[in-house]
Amino acid sequence: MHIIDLAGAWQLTGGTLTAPVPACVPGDTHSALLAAGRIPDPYWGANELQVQEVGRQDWTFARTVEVPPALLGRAAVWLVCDCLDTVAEVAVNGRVVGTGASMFVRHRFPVKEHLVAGANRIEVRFRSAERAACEEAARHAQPYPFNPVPVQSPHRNLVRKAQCHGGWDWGACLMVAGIHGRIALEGADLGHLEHVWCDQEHRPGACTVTVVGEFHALAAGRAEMEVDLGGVRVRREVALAPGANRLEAAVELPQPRLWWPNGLGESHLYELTVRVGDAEQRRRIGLRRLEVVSEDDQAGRSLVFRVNGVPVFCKGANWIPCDALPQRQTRAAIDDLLASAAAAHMNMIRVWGGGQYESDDFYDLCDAKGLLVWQDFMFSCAMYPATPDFLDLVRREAEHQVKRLRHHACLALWCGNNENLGAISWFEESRRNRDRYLVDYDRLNEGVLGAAVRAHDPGRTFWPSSPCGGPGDYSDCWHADGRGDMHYWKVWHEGASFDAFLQIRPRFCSEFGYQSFPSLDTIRSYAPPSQLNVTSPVMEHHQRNVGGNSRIIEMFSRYFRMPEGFANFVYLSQVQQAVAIRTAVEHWRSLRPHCMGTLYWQLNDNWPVCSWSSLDYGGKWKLLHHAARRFYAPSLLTARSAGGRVEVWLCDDRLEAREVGITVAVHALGDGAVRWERRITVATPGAHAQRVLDLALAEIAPRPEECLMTMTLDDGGESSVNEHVFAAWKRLELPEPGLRTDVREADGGFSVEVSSARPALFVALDVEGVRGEFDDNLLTILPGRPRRLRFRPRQDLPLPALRQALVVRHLRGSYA
Ligand code: BMA
Repeated sequence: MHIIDLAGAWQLTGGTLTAPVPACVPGDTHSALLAAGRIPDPYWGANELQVQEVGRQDWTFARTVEVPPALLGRAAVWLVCDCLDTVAEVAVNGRVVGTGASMFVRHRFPVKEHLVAGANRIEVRFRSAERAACEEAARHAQPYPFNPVPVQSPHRNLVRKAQCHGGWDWGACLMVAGIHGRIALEGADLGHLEHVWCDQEHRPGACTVTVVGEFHALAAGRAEMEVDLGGVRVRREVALAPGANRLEAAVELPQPRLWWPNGLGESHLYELTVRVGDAEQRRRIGLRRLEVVSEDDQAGRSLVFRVNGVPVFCKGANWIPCDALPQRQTRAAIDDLLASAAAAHMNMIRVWGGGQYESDDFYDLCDAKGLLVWQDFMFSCAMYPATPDFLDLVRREAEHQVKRLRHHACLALWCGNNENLGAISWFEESRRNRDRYLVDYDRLNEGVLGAAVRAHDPGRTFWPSSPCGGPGDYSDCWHADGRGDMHYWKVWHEGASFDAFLQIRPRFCSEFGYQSFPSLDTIRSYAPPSQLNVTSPVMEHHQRNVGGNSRIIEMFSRYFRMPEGFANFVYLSQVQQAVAIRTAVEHWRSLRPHCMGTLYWQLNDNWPVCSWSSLDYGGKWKLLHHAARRFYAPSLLTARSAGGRVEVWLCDDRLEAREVGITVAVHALGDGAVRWERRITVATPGAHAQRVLDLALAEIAPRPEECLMTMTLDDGGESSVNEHVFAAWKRLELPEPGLRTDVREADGGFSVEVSSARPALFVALDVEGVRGEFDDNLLTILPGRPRRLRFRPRQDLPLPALRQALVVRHLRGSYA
């Protein structure tokens, strides 16, 4: 195969430009205009509003490419485009060779007859997707309502483009156009290898892997197929018919090393190379069995992911595209976010339906890190057409994406959409005309998406929607907690207190969240000093959930004393978010095996904004992410107190039966002295939650508001501590703790020892203006029990600069 990669320097024309500006491919309009100084930074201040016109204009990406005669000597030459975003016409030397209407399909345009030896001009002309969507809306007899947000592009649901490009309740509205993924000229004599995947048959001590290649042959003939899987090589002669051929080769792997999700074992991958003639594809393959158990039971209907026969408690978060400017969605940026997910003991990521099918890099990294992927199809919070054209476009999208991704070990489930079933009752039109919209829904959902999974990936489950009760089950999974996956938004969107998390018993909670402000450094990346006030215009612009900032403040009044000053405001919002999500996750983990998964909303941001994320835009850990590293730890102690009783629970996701040591102590908040203590040894069978203590509050803490309880777990040499208080934090009389830090250089980073004369709660360290993370944060520091933390800067940092930039915040210090 002869390949000319077209990534690199292109030129952009269109809009109001009078001369071309340089553009990168892969890349997008807004990134090119920004780099050329033609638009202001859309993430700064309220600049986003000034660049809305860009999405309403037409743009052309163009370059010339030198074509050697050898390429033209091939029997066929194609222009292959992984992702054209979105309404595109492609021309070679001025002749149109193809068009695109969806960013979710791959194009392969035959171009040989249009190429010449020497210089050739390639043009990709984009029509405004926003205008195309409006024209679509005008063509339809019925309306297709979508969930409105403060800054948005109308009718985004009528174009096959990442839905969040048109704005979201955490997202900027940047209707980019661009060329994403790979774009290349490919020449071949025999044909091309379009897809590669594997079927696995596991037996005790062996695995038969049937490697399948979808080879598109130019003509009838014969070829050699060669497969190398983990060093085991198979060669065979294959007969080719013109068009698509399914070519198979079986490989026997004795004593296979299995692939396990993060925390349960090694995520081993075998290198796979498939060659047919001179076409070659490489993959990394994980060997595992995966079942989705959706069975009626006494409580309703389960949702359990079973990997290699082991039920997995899924711990994770929801993923959104990692940047509103697609050009910045690099492998490095994705790797960094997923590494943070894995470091917080996550084992599942949900690729949410308002974003995009992610790049191959994303799924490769999930394979390598043991992150299972709950994969939505890209439909969210709206009604969608079921016209023949639209269904046809979606059919191509579904077939392509299923075939592209099915070889990944990480891929756990295909899900039809995000919240579209529930959305039928959100809008006046669809409520009034429910039958019409439900029929349309089902045509797209079961008729196209479900059918694509059944045809092209029959070993995987098609889960019709998130949330839903399960295949064929249309229950209300926002309020009823017994069946399938649940989206629980009563706390954030309906203003319930955090105890509401304790009142439900989800089977699998795939969305629940609580907002916080991004870290000060991130705020400073979009707001000038004059705007550092939560109700300033810029801070309100970077909050897309109407009333969100007020909600955060109102919740402060239920649990905390009002913070003083902006920095404490930001800090406390992150403490509050961490407490909210920790409350939910710890409780739901204690319900195992009734509940078998929690995916909080949301892992990341796509621009700097106040949101539900645990990682700032750019990857900095919010306090929630540090809390997640603890509440998602393989084994965990947690407390529930109600009605004068205090229960301590051990939530254990490790698989081995063993004994663990548990120490529960009650400390006086004034001086940290231990007032009550109990040590026990508990046998756990592994993969199990159990109550290990049931105590009378009056006995262990007669004056609950003056106490703090610590629960220390000793698990095979590893020790972890969790804390519990018996009253809202605003009711506690906290002492001035007298915190001290001792900063030193250590092993290419820094070590910071934090000590305290009196108990200090929610101690948070930050090195302002410096990229880097502490290995732990959001700590309780007790007198006589200093904590030594490590800080790894991602930039050069001399010790004195660190000492100067180190900021320590704690609960008592947040108010006067
Ligand atoms: C969920 C998601 C998103 C949204 C989030 C916060 O239901 O599916 O649509 O961003 O709520 O409102």
